[in-house]
Amino acid sequence: MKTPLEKKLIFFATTNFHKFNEARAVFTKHGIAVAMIRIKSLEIQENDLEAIAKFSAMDAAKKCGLPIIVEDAGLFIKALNGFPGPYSSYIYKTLGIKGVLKLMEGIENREAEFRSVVAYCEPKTNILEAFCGKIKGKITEKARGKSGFGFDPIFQLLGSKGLKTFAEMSIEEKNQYSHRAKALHAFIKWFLRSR
Ligand code: ITT
Repeated sequence: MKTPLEKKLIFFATTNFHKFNEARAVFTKHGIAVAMIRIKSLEIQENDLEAIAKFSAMDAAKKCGLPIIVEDAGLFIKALNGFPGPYSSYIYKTLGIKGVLKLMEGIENREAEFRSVVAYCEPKTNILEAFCGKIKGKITEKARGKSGFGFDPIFQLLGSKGLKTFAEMSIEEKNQYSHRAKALHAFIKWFLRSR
């Protein structure tokens, strides 16, 4: 059984302030406080985001001795067979947005998906759970917008609401659609029910 404090406070292991700020906005809506633990947890070389996130959560919980969440996310581009997917962080740092746009030159099918997995680990009880969120969109021809991070300037939602890139949205607006917000909502629903 969680104490009232344990039900109202979450520790989030991440080195990415943007992710943390987006998550904080979601948690706040549910009356939950979130603390950023700035550690880089181990990420195994895997093709499966869920396996990576679960391994990282176990590592972070062991290092901190706290119940903790980590989040692993990636951009999956259909015409590139899901690349960069789990390698998004590395590809962002090496090729960057320009490099990805170059890879997409002349490609008509620009469908892409952001995926997120939030993994929660409790060291005392060995509870380990993962929650997924996805959002479909397309890769724009040019980068647009200054908000957000990573590949936000080249990711545009599909459908009628899809004129803006994520980088042209506020955090609140991005959180209405994003892979991360969806995974976090699934986690919060489970977390508030679990004992
Ligand atoms: P931590 O592992 O410390 O949490 P990170 O930035 O390394 O932070 P990931 O391993 O999950 O996070 O890397 C995912 C990369 O995918 C990230 O660096 C971005 O380039 C990209 N990415 C993920 N979610 C994104 C989003 O909402 N908007 C834009 N790019 C995103």
